[in-house]
Parts: sequence; C-alpha cells; structure tokens
Amino acid sequence: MNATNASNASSHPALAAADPELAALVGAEERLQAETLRLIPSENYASRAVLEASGTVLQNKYSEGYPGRRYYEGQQNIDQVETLAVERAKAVFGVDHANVQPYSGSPANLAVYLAFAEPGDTVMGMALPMGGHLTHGWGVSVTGRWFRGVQYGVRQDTGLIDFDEVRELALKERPKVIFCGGTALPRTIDFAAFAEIARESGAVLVADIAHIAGLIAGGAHPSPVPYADVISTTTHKTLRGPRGAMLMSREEHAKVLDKAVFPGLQGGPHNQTTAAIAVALREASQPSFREYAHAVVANAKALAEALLARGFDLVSGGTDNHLILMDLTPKNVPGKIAAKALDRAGIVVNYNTVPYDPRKPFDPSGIRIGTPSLTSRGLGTEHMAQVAEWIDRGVAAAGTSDEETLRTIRSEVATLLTAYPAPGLPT
Ligand code: DSN
Repeated sequence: MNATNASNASSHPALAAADPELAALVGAEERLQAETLRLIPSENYASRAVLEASGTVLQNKYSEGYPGRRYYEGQQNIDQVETLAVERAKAVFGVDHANVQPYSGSPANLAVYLAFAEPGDTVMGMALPMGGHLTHGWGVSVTGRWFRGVQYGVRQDTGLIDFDEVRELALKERPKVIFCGGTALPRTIDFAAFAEIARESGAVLVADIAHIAGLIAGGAHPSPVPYADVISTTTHKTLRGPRGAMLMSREEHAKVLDKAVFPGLQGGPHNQTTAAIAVALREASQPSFREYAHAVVANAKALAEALLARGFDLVSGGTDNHLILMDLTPKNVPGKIAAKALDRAGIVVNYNTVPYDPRKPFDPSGIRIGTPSLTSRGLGTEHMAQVAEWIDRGVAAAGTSDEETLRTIRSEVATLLTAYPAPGLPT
C-alpha cells in the first residue's frame, strides 16, 4: 500500500494533523508490524507503556550529569526518573551499579573502551562473521581502528566456542579488555569460562548481553553477574524496552564507567528513553516476564527441531536461546535471496554470515531468525511446526522464483496473526 494512502494515522492524531505524510508512514509501519511474522532476533514489540514513556515531554529537558549532580537546573522530576531506572536495573539484574544513559549499544561499548583502555591497546572479542559484534574490535569499527583487535571464533566442526583457543589467544596477546557475547550466537554463553581466561590474562571481562538481556532478566539464561567485570546491554531486544542501553558493574568500576559515559563520550542523556527503560524494567520484574523469557526459549527450541526435521542445517545444530542461525548452503539458496523472498512472504528475517562463510557479508550463506517478537504476540510451541513449514516453503519458492507461493504464504501468515495482536500496536 502507498504510505500516503494509509488510513490508520488516527492513532497519532496530532501527528496526522501536523504532518500527514509522516503520519501515513508510521501507520504503514504499524500495519507492516501487525501483519508480518517478525523473526529478526534483535527486534521485538515494546509495550504501549514503553512507547508512551518514550514520547513524553521528558525529552525537552537537558540533564548532563547524574541524579543530584547535574549541570542544569530544573531536575526535580528527571532525577527521580533516572534514579527509578537505575534502581530497577540494579534489582532486575542483581548488580551494584547501573548506568542507564548510553544512547545505544555501540556507544555503551565505546564507553567501556574509554574506561579501561588507551588508543592502540590490544582488545579482544569474537569476530563479526563468527557471530560477534562490530564493536568487539572488528576492523571496520572504530574499536578495531583505534585499538588492536584480536578476534576469536567458533570451531568449524561444532559451531561452538573453543575455550582452549580463546585462552591461548588471550595469554599470547594480553588484551586489556575481553568481550564475550555477540549477535549470532545460538548457544548459552559460558561466562565462568570467559572469566577464568580474563583473570589468567589480566583482562577486564565485558559481557555484552544485548541479545539475551531479557532472557537473563527472566531467568532463562545464566547471569554474567558473578563473573563479568562489566555488563553491557541494549534495552530493546529481548528486554523489550526502548532503543537504549545500560552499563552495569560491581561498585569498584562504577566511577570509571560513569565518567566514561558522561562526560567522556556523551552529552545530555535522553530522558524520555531513561523513563521508558524504567518502565521496561518494571515489566521485566513481573512474573509474566519470566514466563515470557522461558517461552521465547521454548519456542526457539521447538522451531529449531522443526527446521532440523525439514533438513535445514543449523549452526551448532540448534539453539539454547532465542536465536537460530541457518546455513542455507545445502538448500542451494543464498541467504540474501532467501531473506528477500521470505520478506515478500510476510516473514521478516535477516541474511547473515555463517562461521567460515565462503560468501561475502553482503551476500552470505545464511539467515538469522529468532522468537522474541512472535512470543510477545502469544504464539507458542504449537505454532512452530507451521512457522518452519512456511520458512521451508518460502526458501524453496525463493530458489524457483515462485512468487505465487510467496503470496499464498503471506496471506496464511496474516490470517494466523490476526488472532495474535502485537503489543504496542493500535488495535
Ligand atoms: N544490530 C544488532 C543485531 O541485529 O543483532 C546488534 O547490534
């Protein structure tokens, strides 16, 4: 549908009156998110409460500094908002210290480097094509240009991290900082093993839990808290909050991290985001969020089983968390072709490199899928065989350019989803 013809802009009446063109685009996006099966594992549906907090007048206020220590007056309410967010983060994750000001995951990680390393120092993380993140020292990122990034991966035969290799590299290179975590890791992260290696090599261990923060909050993935010196996370993935980030640590690192975020890296915090983080953390402290986190994992496991039964090749053979990395090489359909065809079928995934991928990152062998969004809509394990069947049919149709089948799947997907309204979207 042409965005300018979109009809339900009335869910944002002021916007519709002031800027119909933009309001129509928002309305079109709302319908797209309602009608499609969103399988990108880093995406989710934030609640209406989180969205409302994100759109408040709190955004009108400048608040450089921290509660009780600001460089601007008029912080009577903002200080309380930030303190609420901080206290809730500390309670949900069981940490001594939380900084809720990083604008997003990449600035949060950059603040960690600023706190613990000098330009030119050696830093270590998982290579991006193996499932790591750009900011874990990968070459094209500032973290790989201003620091000397050394990178570990996973074993080709198992798709799992080889801790002997990680230890050997750490002891040889003596990095200042070791990052664990990433963006395409379908298995439980062994924080204890990383902590032992960090201790042996004299490095600061940073657990980047951006993907799994909600699973940790809900008790569906082990916590890094006893092991990591610093925990970095975004707030909008499995945690289901606004686009934002947090850094958490033991008390001993509180000062250096706070100084690195402000004034080291950032100016005024985005107070409307801080408020929405507070709301999301309140939601994450409820028993229903625990159920959600476990349901995300149960759905991913059921989906992985159903895909394996259909002959798909899954990196590491399955999943322990919310994410599945599929190598489509045996299906003879490149990841990008498959992802674009599935998009036309109303199933939104992203193409992704797989470990040791012979293809280029912009045209890789795999697709990455996950269950946070569909679980937020209330889909359960009983639906995963159908989801796998759609993916199977969609990938086959991609290989034969069968647009008719893709259209049929799109309509089947939309029909199922009408019974499972998404949180946060207008009804
Ligand atoms: N872009 C995020 C993801 O999709 O995993 C990571 O920052």
